[in-house]
Parts: sequence; structure tokens; C-alpha cells
Amino acid sequence: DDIHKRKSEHIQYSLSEESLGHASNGFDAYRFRHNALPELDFGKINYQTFMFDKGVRTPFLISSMTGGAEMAETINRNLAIAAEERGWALGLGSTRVILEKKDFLSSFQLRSYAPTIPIIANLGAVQLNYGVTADQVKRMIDLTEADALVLHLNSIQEVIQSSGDTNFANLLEKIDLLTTALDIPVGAKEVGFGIDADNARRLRDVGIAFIDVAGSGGTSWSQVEKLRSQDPIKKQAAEAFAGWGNPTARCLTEIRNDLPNASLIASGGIRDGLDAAKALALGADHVGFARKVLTEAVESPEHVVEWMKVKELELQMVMFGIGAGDLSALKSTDRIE
Ligand code: FMN
Repeated sequence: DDIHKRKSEHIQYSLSEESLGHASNGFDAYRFRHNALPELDFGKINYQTFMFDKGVRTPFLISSMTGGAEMAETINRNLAIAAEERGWALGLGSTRVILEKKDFLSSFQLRSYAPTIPIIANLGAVQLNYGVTADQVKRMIDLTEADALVLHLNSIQEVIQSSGDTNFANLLEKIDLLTTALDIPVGAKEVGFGIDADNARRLRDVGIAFIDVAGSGGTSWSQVEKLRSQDPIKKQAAEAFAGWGNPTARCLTEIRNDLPNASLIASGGIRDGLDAAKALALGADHVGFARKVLTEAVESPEHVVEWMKVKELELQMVMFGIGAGDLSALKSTDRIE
């Protein structure tokens, strides 16, 4: 399973409708109650915030996607240029490949395109069971000039992927050692099946500084790997998981309820600025998009920027629609039911 071929196929298949599966993101159960008298100047609505002590123009981020494939270099450059222009944070795809091969390092070196925004490096947590050391992770962070690292938890994906890394035993202990060894914030994310409150607490207890729930409702990694798989047994088993996962909205409400001070990112099936606004109102501090932005990133930075402007306007309109002048007002609104 050549890693570069795999990454290219991930991009290709995750753009197909079938990669969506049929799980819900949970946001349709909520509605905002319109406020006809917002008592606000639309143009003065402000959704700026902070991430890892950096001021950012928006609470949005591009979720960890790609790198290490031919197409990924263009995609990542397009994403980085657009994110810098609009003040979005940028998640990198799994940065493990740069430990293995120097060829694709340039697809992860995006600081020159994105000098001011938060950049988040990414690694499969399971790699800690397959020989990746804290020193190697430090090198990854240096090479990418990242502000933070996020470890992804992708158990089900690894099972369907050919020769996947499926030993997920004793990971908490390894994560604990890693968070102690690093001097930047280390977060944890799923890749589309969600992190619940129990696991958020277990992760917090081993030094995890932020959680990206990456719940269901969007890209389904059992579906993506099903589409790639040549193995008829795995293909059939993957099909049964097309509706698997904890809905993103539910992960947020559970974690916010149990861990009121957790630093929380919402992602997984976020379609638009309305879903994003609901996520913020339900307890998220930031909101991430993956698949939706990928469809623009294969085109050009301008396509990404235009798409970002739509998401920002949708958020601003929700805030106007409920009379929330800034993010703290949106987060404490009682106009969600
Ligand atoms: N998540 C990771 O943590 N690391 C990755 O390397 C990674 N690669 C991805 C590649 C592609 C092409 C896509 C679409 C997603 C990838 N993801 C990866 C998962 C996303 O970060 C996100 O958690 C997931 O797609 C759910 O968000 P969505 O419904 O908006 O797509």
C-alpha cells in the first residue's frame, strides 16, 4: 500500500457522494429562533477569536486533510493562501510521511504562504504503537512550523484499509508520554465517528489540550476505505458501517456538559455557516470543515476564498438573525431550541 497512492485515492474517493455514508450530524434537531429586533449594526458584528494564543479573524478552521501526494501540494498551497487571506486556522494532513520521505516535505511547508494563522500538525495516535518517537514528532513540528499537534484516532478506518495499523492497545499511556515530552498544545480528533464525553475526559487526563470531536454526518472513512478496497470481505463489512458514528452535535453537547472548560473544536459533517453557528451555540470554540473545502481546494485559492466568504456571511447572518454581536453572545444564546 504505497502511501502516496493511498493519499491520492483518499482525495479522489472522499469527493464522491458515496463517501458520505448515511449517518446524521445531529444539527437538524436544532433550530435558531429568529429575533426580529437584533438591536445590532450588521456591519459591526464580530466573530474574531483566539486559537493557541493567536488572534484569528474567524472561529473557522480547515480540518486536517492531505499532504504527501502529487495533488496534495497544490491543494495544500491553495488552502494555505486562502486561510491566511481570510483568517482561518489550518490543519495539515497526517505529517507522518515527512519522517519517511523527504520528497513530499514541501507539501507540508506552508508557513511562507500562511505566516500568521495557527497551523496544526497531524499524526495518527496509533503510530505511537508503530515506532514513531517523541523526537521524530518534534522534528515534524519543527519542519512544519506548527503551533500545535493533533493526534487522530481512526480505529475503524485502519481495519478496512489494506495493511492498516490496527494495534490500538495502551495508547493512552503513550499519549501521556508524548504530551509530557512536547512543549506545544497536543489535541486529539476522530476522523468522522466522533469523540464522546467519556473519551474526552480520558484524553484530558493524559494531557490532551483540545478535542476536535470529528463526529459523524460527513465523510465516512469506512466508506472511503470500502471504495478503495480490493478485498471483498472487507468491502462487505465496511458497508454495514455506513451509518456508524456519534453525531457531531451530540458529541459537543455531551462534552460541554461534562467538561465545561474543555477547549473544543466541532467538525464532522459541517455543511455551512448555519451548522457552524449551531456548533458554536452548543459549546464549540472553533468549527472545522474538511470535505466541503476540499472540493474548492482542488480548483484554486480564489475558489477557496469565495467559498470561505459564503461560510463567513452565513455565520454573520445567523448572528444578526438571533441578535448576537460577538461569539460570546452566540455561545450563550438561548435562541437555540
Ligand atoms: N484527518 C486526520 O486527522 N488526518 C488526515 O490525514 C486526514 N486526511 C483526510 C483526507 C481527506 C481527503 C479528507 C476528506 C479527510 C481527512 N481527514 C483526516 C479527516 C478530516 O479531518 C475530518 O475529520 C473528516 O473528514 C470529517 O469532516 P468532514 O465531514 O467535514 O469531511
